[in-house]
Amino acid sequence: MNKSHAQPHASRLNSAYSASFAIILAIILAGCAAQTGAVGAKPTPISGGLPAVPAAIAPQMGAGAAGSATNRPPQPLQIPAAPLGPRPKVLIIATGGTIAGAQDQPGTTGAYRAGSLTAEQIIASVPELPRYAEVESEQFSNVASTAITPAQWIALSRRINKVLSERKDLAGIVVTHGTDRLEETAFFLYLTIRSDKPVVVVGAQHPATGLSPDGPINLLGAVRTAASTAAVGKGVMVVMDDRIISARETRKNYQRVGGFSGGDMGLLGVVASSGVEFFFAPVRKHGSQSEFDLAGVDSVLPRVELTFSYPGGTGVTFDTLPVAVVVATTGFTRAEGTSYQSLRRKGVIVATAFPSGDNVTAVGGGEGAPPAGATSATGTTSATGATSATSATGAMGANGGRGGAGGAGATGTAAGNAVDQPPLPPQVTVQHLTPQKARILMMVALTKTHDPRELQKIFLQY
Ligand code: DAS
Repeated sequence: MNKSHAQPHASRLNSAYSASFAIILAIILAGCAAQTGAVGAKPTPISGGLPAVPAAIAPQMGAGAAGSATNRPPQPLQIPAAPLGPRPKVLIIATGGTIAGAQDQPGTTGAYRAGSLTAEQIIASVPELPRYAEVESEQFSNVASTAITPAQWIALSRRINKVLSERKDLAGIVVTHGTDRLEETAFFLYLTIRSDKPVVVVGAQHPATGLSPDGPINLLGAVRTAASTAAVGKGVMVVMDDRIISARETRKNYQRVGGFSGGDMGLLGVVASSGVEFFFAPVRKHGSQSEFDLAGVDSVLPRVELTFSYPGGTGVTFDTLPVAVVVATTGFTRAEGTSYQSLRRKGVIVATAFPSGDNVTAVGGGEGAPPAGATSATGTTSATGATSATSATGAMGANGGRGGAGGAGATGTAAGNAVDQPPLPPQVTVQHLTPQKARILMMVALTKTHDPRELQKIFLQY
């Protein structure tokens, strides 16, 4: 973890211009060297020449950029040296990832180390940034995102909350991050950033030094989004491939450009050449409505385990009990029902989430026992009960009243005589969240309450 959290430092746009020109020039020179067959001590980019620039976009790239029959390389983008006038201020907080990845053989599809380039270097590779914002930067860490832990989530969230409360002049914040754990960090920030200023998390699937890096265009889209007044109040967002996705719904579906989506309901808008365009806004609690204040929270969040249920599954055992378990499941086997019920009896909070995150999952005791969310408060089973928030709330009442009937159905069949047993605390049902995100919401919610009924309310609100 970088020690420089205390003060962001301005990226000094003029030096960014110069650095970007130097980098682009270096790439062009290297390309020319490759074309002429020069072989240096270090590996050079693959040969074959630079592509001609279509005449239609050549004017944007400065004089002499147009390709010709001789396939002349493009010239660096010319950004006017004259002052650009007042622009929104955006702070870029860099954490590492492929967007900062560097290869031993630049310009190839070869291996790279994530988290190699600094924030300043990434910014310098996008000479268009100053057109949209006055950019400052801060290096939070420089690691692959698999090294990001919940302790870093807390530190990052605290840092962003502090900056946003102190820097009224900032329009928004961009966080650069590895894609492997991007959706988790973004969701944690979504739950814990208590501001309506835009916070945008961004990454890349191709390393910064690679062939066709997507980091620069993604960073530009993220900064444009963070600088946009239309982004205020939309919660923490992820910008990848010109898509603006709510952090609550963001999924990394595959490891290629275009691999991030918002599932059925997460796409909020697009970054178009004409502007940042929003079409939807999240209505679940977030931002200034968030009740999750990390100020008094230790750097260790309550332990929540993530487990799977599957055909023939027998449930789980732990050497030391976690505070809660989120189970990815479409329905318990009888043995799983018994196992999770036994955990609940020992005081472990059990939450069920549909594996794809696309459903409300209220799982009963196993093999035909009624799902917890399918029984209304009046004791009747509702066909729609398992898919509406109201019924899920009703189910809590029913569970409480019947002594925990998510396992009540199972209590009699799988766990012995219910009459001799104290009531089971109800199971928590997760509403449209992937299991890994449900685990994060549970970790955060447990900083407020350990009461399953209160936890259920939180799961229905966020
Ligand atoms: N190296 C991985 C990471 O840092 C991948 C990436 O960023 O795309 O998450």
